[in-house]
Amino acid sequence: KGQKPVLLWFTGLSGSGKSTIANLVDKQLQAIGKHTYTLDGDNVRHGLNRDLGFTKADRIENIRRIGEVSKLMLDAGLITMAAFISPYRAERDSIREMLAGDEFIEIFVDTPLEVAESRDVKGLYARARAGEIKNFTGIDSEYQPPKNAEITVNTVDSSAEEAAKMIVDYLLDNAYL
Ligand code: GGZ
Repeated sequence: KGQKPVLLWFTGLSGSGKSTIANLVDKQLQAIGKHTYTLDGDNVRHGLNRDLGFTKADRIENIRRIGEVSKLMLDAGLITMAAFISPYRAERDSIREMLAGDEFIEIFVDTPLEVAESRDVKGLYARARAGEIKNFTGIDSEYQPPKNAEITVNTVDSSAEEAAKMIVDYLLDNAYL
């Protein structure tokens, strides 16, 4: 029994379910004795990246730093989850290129804007539509979906639990666990 360090990179719109799914995967891996860590807005944007907002330049820097921190976590031997909108393909690709071929698994949490917006768990889409939040992804800031994600999760037809199981199965099938 072992583990191979790998970065599970979750990308998708606000409210797509990235953090929820990443946290479920993390729990399942912990339950079978794996060493893991999950990076998300809650533990990164309030600390390391508290100086950054949501302009294009700030998002690029946000993702760059998270990529560097993720690399350190891989060096420490952890199975690492990162759940950020990460709207730009070029920034996701540069993290992929910084790592070995099998160290980066891109997971597209493919929730359509209409669905994320209709859920609007935090009321942010309503505020963005009202012009109270500028540069909101999907409203007035772009999202570039992955072209070659290793895993695509459909959160319309499947639950977060099913998505998490699919990801853990991928890790088992590909000898990461
Ligand atoms: C997008 C925003 C914005 C704007 C605040 N655009 O649903 P949430 O609340 O919890 O997730 C969103 C989070 C996005 O931060 P990331 O670090 O993942 O973004 S990026 O990868 O693009 O750097 C949302 C909240 O922050 N939020 N303002 N304008 N999301």
